[in-house]
Amino acid sequence: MTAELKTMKREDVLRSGPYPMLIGGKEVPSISGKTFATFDPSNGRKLADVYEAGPEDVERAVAAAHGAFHGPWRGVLPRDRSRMLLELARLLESRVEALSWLECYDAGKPIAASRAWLAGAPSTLEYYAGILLGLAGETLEVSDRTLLDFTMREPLGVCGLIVPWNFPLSIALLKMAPALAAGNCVVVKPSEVTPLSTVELGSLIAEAGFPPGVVNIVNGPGDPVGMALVRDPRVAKVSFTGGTATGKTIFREAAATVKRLTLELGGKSASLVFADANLDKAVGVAYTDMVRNSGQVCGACTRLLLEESIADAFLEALEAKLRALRIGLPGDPATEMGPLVSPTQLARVGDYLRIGGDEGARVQSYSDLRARPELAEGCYMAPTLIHDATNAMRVAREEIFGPVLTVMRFKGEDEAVRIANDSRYGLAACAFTGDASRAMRLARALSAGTVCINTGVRSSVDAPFGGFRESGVGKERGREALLDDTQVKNVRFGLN
Ligand code: TXE
Repeated sequence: MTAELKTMKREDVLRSGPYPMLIGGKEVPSISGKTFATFDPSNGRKLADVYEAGPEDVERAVAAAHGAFHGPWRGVLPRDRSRMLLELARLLESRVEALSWLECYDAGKPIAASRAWLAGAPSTLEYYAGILLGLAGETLEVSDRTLLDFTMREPLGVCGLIVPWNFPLSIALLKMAPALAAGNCVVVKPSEVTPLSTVELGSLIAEAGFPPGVVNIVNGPGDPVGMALVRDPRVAKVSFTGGTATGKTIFREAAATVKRLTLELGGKSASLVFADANLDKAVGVAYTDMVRNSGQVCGACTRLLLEESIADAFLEALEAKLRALRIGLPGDPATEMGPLVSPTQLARVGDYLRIGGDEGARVQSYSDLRARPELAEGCYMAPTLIHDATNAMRVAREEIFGPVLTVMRFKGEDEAVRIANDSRYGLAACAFTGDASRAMRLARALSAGTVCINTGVRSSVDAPFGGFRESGVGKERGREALLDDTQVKNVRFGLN
């Protein structure tokens, strides 16, 4: 099967003119005609122009969503919403190969990985197409017997969906599918770094049967374009995935109109490896957390906590794997790790490596990129371990978001749990142990939105994902995301 897949060149998957917005069911340019460029992070070259929304374009998009919500979308039966989502899934499935290449070029994703991620994208739509049919209120046995009391689950209205660059289309779908399933209309704002695949998704919306205005897409920088959605009183909810600093700004601004929020923010998750663990498995997970999407994954366990007695052996095995890592051009099917997404991200991660050194940790890279002239123009970074760190260092407390793990050692379960929970983040945690009782103690003791025992942190559409503390508010995925996109109305019906 894989052998039949051919290379698609940039010109095979790119549009010739600037990428449009989707407003009121039509692909349109910005009113001002202004565009911005996206770049291929593997070589720094311009990839495409994209129309940049101004305030008047965001206004049009919100008005279209608002009009659709109070117009044709209102009367659409759950069964028909479900069918539209399934039809969109089918259309998407037929485009997965081209979209995988588009994200390969726009986000620098190795093609093999890009294919694997997007192969699962239609199932996001299918999952919510299925569970929306079970969305219901309940009848309440209230104490006043002269009342019949029941609840209804209603959509919120217009949802503003602000998407990051690390999994552009997958995250856009994880926000769109439950919002639409619940009966909302949406305005999507992809990351300005990786907007192309979401624009292509937009081109399938009408064909899937969604009335004009139900799905709108606006492109441009976070501030002002995303911020205009956050401030607009007609937008009932904002769902945002991105950095914690931006999340806090959105939280503050959303207060003015008391918006519903889902915030998927940063992480600094810990992986605890005990001496009685299956070490091969734990090494494999640490390796994957470093190299998957070049480490640009919010749920990756970037604090590696090793029990003292096995730490040296563990690191030897991990280092051997890192030295063998195939870093390369994203379009090469053999490439395991490509570039970071942008020069900005490369600089940010590089700063943290310097900070780690200044703080007294030992910063060690496992690939010599100077010997790879073909990668010189791209945003490449060697996989790097920050050894001999303490949990007080910035490199143990702040999200780095690159192919970097901060390594610490512990003695005993109590110390491991104390270090793991000592973080302003609480997105996920991982523990490797062969002792079932300890595993259950850790499941209870680790303070994070997702706890994985003897397996790496992987989210799937059918299980809720969302962090504690500064990692966020609300849940994405699972039934929780659907419920978070509704509001409960209580109806009290006088019987006498
Ligand atoms: O993200 P931003 P950045 C983390 C990671 C990374 C850091 C910064 O640590 O190093 O964030 O990345 C839009 N109002 N994550 O600066 O700013 C923006 O246009 C409204 C973790 O690239 O959070 C984009 O669409 N919107 C993460 C989206 O927010 C605004 C994934 C994300 O951008 C805005 C990515 C504003 N004022 C980065 N400012 C994860 N949780 O997976 C920006 N945006």
